[in-house]
Amino acid sequence: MASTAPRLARLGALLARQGAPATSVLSQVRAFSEKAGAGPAAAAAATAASEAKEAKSKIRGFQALLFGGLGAGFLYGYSLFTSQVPESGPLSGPPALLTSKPSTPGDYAAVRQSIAGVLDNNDYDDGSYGPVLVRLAWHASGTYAKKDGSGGSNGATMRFAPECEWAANAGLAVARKLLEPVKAAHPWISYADLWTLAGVVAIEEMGGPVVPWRPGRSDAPDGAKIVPDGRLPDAKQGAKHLRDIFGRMGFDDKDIVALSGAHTLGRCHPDRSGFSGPWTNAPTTFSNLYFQELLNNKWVPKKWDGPLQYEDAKTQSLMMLPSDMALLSDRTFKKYVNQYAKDEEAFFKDFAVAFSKLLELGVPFPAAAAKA
Ligand code: DDH
Repeated sequence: MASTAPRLARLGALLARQGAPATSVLSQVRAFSEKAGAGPAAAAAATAASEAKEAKSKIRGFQALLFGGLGAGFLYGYSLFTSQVPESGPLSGPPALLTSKPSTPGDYAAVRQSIAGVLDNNDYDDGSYGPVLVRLAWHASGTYAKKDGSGGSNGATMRFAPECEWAANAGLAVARKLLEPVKAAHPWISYADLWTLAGVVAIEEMGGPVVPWRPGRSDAPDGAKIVPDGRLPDAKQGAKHLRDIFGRMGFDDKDIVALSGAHTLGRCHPDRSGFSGPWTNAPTTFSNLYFQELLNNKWVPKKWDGPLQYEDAKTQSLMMLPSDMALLSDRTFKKYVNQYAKDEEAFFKDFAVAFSKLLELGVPFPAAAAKA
């Protein structure tokens, strides 16, 4: 496992790179250092935070230069960009410029660069589109059924109704639309490859593991192969449901817990799922914090006019879904929660394997295709 000080510095730098507001950088680094313990960690947190602030002001300076210097080029890029704004969440500035550089077919490094270029936005959620891109990759893939090979990321059928309208996919239009300029700059890549690659790049950019990924998915011409609704998990349910849903895809208990660790990222949106709030105080950094929060807090039902969810009794600022709580109440699941809370390296390793497998379910790769 990486030692605390470098992790803190990385967290600070990551947050700064993600363009998080300085206050958010400070509070996320602080939250992390609190979890990690005082002493050298606190000193590292302060350094990381001040570096983060400095980096942030450098970024601002660079942005000013960019905006000033590019002049007409920016206006062109901006107009290209604003023609493809997502349903919600403002989207402004440089991303279109970064994604408008065309590439030759097969240049996945160029696509990766373009995806990395659209991730950050101070005005969206916690400063990054990374979490919603990870969710798009997961929901595009998580419809798979091992028994008949139906569903999965191949086909990118979420482009069509009714799949794009499923309640489970509420909010994912933001992610799909965000990737449109990337698709426009690299028209040779399929949506199915692009959406899965975007999840992988987002995880890496947010400090997570390298997830093995290879191309080979194609786009369905229409929604004829859309599977029946109800294959994605229901947050109101417990351990049996999780085993049914993930077992259908071919995953075991360890995979379920490792994959659930993705809830270290992002948040619930009342206007999407009906649930509200983040699982951790560092929702744009991939880490094992989700497991630590799960174990170290007292979770109580939130008193509110919404579906049952849990909040930490102390600060009431973090949340868990009933399905997250199942990882605590089931003995086998809890064994892995304990392990991943203690050993981030083990979590990263198991997550990378399981997430890669998830994105490949049902994809007819040619036998010899190597992972890129
Ligand atoms: Fe999840 N997830 N997820 N999740 N998920 C939500 C958000 C995010 C469940 C329900 C919800 C996985 C497993 C489960 C991410 C990744 C992954 C939300 C809130 C709900 C509800 C949506 C919203 O309001 O915007 C349930 C239930 C399960 C389960 O039973 C196991 C998995 C396996 C992953 C993965 O990526 C491997 C991410 C990331 C988010 C944050 C999205 C965002 O916009 O922020």
